[in-house]
Amino acid sequence: MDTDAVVVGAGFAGIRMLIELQKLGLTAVALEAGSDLGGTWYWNRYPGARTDSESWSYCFPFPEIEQAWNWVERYPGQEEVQRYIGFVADRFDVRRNVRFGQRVTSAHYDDASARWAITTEDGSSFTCTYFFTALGHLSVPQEPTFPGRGSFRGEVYQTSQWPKEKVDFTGKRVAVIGTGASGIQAIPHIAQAAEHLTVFQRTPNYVMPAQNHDLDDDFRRTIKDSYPEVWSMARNHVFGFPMGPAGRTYDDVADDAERDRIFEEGWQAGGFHFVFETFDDLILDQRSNDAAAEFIRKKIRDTVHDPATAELLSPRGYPYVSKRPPSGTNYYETFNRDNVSLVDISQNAIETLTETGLRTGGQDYEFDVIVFATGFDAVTGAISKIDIRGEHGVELKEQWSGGPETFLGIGSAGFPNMFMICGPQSAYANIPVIIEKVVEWLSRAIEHMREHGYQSMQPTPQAVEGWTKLVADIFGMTLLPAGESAHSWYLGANTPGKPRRVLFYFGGAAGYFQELDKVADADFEGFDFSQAPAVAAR
Ligand code: N01
Repeated sequence: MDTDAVVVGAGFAGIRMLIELQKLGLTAVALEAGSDLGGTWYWNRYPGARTDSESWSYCFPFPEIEQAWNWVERYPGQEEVQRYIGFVADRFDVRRNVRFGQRVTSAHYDDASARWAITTEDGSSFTCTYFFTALGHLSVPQEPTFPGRGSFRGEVYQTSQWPKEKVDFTGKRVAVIGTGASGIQAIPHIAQAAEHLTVFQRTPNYVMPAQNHDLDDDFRRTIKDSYPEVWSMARNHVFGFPMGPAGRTYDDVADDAERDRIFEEGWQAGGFHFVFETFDDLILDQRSNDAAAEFIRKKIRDTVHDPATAELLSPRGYPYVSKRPPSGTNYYETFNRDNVSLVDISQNAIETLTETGLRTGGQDYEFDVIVFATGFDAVTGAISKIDIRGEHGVELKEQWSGGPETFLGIGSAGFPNMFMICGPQSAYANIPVIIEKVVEWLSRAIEHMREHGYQSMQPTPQAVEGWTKLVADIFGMTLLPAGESAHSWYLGANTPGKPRRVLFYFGGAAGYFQELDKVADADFEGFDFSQAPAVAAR
């Protein structure tokens, strides 16, 4: 099949790109491995899966959708978000352009025709001028490599590939391995049904209370009436949330009691309000970070009745936010249940899975069900699974053997008209807000090419080098590098053998948008264009 554009993935990014391509009058197809829309929200159906961005900012700024869609919860669950994506796709009539069950295996650029040839696992092939990846940062599960994996005779699940059918934990002995955002959301739900739940924890997390609740009509009305302000705040916020800055730093507050009062307000506000509405130097000033970390540890001690368990759950030795901090609901409270126990595997790795369970620290544990909540081969995992070759057959994998190198997280040198929607080194922030801006930018880029009769564009090696350095420099100005010791996926440090490279631009959403605008306003400075008079502007 020949089209103007192929988009890989039909989650938030893929659907938003399809809508834009339709507006541009280009033919497009999205290739999606799943059997429905949603991306992350299709695969991650584990009990308790929900956003930790507030619903009214975890969406697109289409006025007609904003007024028609009614969010049910402050932090919508997996099913609600997936329904939202379907609603948007149907309103814009782009679902018909999605081919489901199509896992892309290769994408090769043809120098002679200046087109991409895309193939999928079932042998289907597509050619296109514009090749977009919309793969998600967290879409390739981290395969647990525990010895004896195949020997366990009970049920095995992975949070990131949860079955569509309901999993019944009633009366079962369940193990959860992993205490990242996924484990933290699943654990309280599983604990309610299981006969006994054992949580295996390698690194304790700093878990903020989500303070989730249903929304009422008055609140929905207020939000619907104030979307322009919501988006204006989000676009100017470091993390793309409709929040203001805290407006204070550690030194602005005289004493610890006042600091704790401010932290308490953030705690009660819930989720990322604790990060962004307490102190603006939380990830810049060690004292500010230490104060937040100690506040959270005190909350854990106040909540968890057993002091030894509270201590095991208390993160130490790495700065708050240097690992992505999750939001939870009844997470710490769950460890007060009689049917829940916590096993520290920080010093004793899981030795092996056995026929009846697993062994760690020389002790055997027996289970009916094991749930892996072990995370993702983040950011580069999905793109590295596709055999991508650019000009002269150069392999992207080879080019990125030391880690990804992009310009703006969008393009890589030598790969003409390959556009990553939120690829490696794009901004780390509330993702729909970033997607929206990147798609608008891509639309501008395509218009620019059409106006000038250009056939293709790709970043210069100098622009890529400069961006990669900038991304690393910004990261280095924060306290975040210390997360490497705690296996942070920001750096790929959670995946054994993966080269360490800063995987995000941490200069904030607004900073990233300025960088994008600067490039576009300067006629896409940093990109090389190739003229092809034979291909007329459409
Ligand atoms: O994955 P993770 P996740 N032996 O990598 C442990 C987003 N998300 O799926 O910390 C033992 O955070 C690992 O231990 P350690 C969000 O951005 C968002 O939970 O590496 N344990 C860790 O405890 C999030 O950050 C939402 O020492 C092993 C856990 O498994 C990202 O996805 C919800 C191990 C993995 O945690 C990833 O979250 C869910 C081993 N060999 C996810 N290997 C929301 O928006 C790994 N672990 C709410």
